[in-house]
Amino acid sequence: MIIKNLFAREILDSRGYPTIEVDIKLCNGIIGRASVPSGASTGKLEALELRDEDQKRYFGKGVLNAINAVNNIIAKEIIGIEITDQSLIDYTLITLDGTKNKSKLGANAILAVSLASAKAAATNLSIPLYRYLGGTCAKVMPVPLINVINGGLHADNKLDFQEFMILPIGAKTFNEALRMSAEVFHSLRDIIKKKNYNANVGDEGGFAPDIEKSEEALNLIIMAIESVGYSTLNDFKLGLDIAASTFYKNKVYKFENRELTSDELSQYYCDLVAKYPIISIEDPISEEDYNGWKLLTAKLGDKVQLVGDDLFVTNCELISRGIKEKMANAVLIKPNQIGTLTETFNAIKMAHMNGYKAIISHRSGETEDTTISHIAVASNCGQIKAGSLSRSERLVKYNELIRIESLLGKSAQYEFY
Ligand code: 2PG
Ligand code: MG
Repeated sequence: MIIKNLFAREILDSRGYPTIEVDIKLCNGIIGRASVPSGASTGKLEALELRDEDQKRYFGKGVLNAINAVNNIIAKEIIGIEITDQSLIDYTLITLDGTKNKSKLGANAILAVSLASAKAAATNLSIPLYRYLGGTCAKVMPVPLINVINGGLHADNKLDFQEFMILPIGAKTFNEALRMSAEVFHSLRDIIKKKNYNANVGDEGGFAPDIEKSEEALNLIIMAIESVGYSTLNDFKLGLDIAASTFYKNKVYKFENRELTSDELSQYYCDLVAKYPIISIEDPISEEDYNGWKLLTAKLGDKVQLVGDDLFVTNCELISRGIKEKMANAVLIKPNQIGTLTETFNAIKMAHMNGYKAIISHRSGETEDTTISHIAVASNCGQIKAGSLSRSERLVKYNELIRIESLLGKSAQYEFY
């Protein structure tokens, strides 16, 4: 079926800032709709999110230029293409932009078109998006990395580390994983309140108590896990997103009243991992500190999942360099860091072909769009990070996975590996 028309509009994301939504209409009237998220702790080499310069609208955060790019530049080239030809659509967008970081048309404009195309194609074939993208082999339900305590740039508290996550590795199904995690989430709220901390939530729906020490956050989470009868041996493990680039300056890491070199920081992580049931650490080292990454990977890479987010920004060139230089052992996958669906899948493929794990991720500024849930199942990657269990822009991703699991029926697989 041929693309008849496309139309972009400005909507608001979960922080109340503008973002772009695109409708693609096919000749038979079917519409595919997608919107794009936005990060706060962004990697330096991410594809460019085009914002307007007009300070009078939304403090300069408007996306009318990106919308103009879709409605007046991209539309001309995309109308008339067969909707199932996703790579042709994506390469047309990449070529039309012509820059390395999609700064001409904006990665937000490009991604919205790319995702809306895939959704229109799936709807036209009357199959779910995960099936359209992943084919008959798509059946692995991802283990969710649920961010129950927020810090760093995502919360108004003193925690320097950005995300404290629980991984329900002992569940038999995704549905059960979510139930277990929700029980822990609610018990964590009670524990936080009993300690007289504030139980308000941060940008990703995790609690943002006014504590300073990461070890205290970890202890609270373990108490919550145990208080509802689960253990950190078989049921839950812990994960962190340090977002270390946010506190790296002049070759030192400044956090929790410490000032550590990468060498000392690596040792700090070794001690933390020996003390707590942590199995995944994202951005433990700054995106600029390649030696630090190599050092930590050599020290801890065979014990813990070390995830490159700012380090790789879903970019095959950077992932390939990381693989060659033995940095990290897993890649965080964020479609808006690179700008098209085709390039997103290329990054997942590159990770998998080289023995790296891939974890599909949301952004801290999100919308109601659930495409990442489908990408996680389509790619059989086994892990998704979509925030906590409050705030509907987070829950829509997890709820969509519940639906996908029931559609998959007996063929669904849930297992941490
Ligand atoms: C991260 C993300 C999502 P942001 O660092 O992994 O949790 O945050 O979208 O702010 O970059
Ligand atoms: Mg991160």
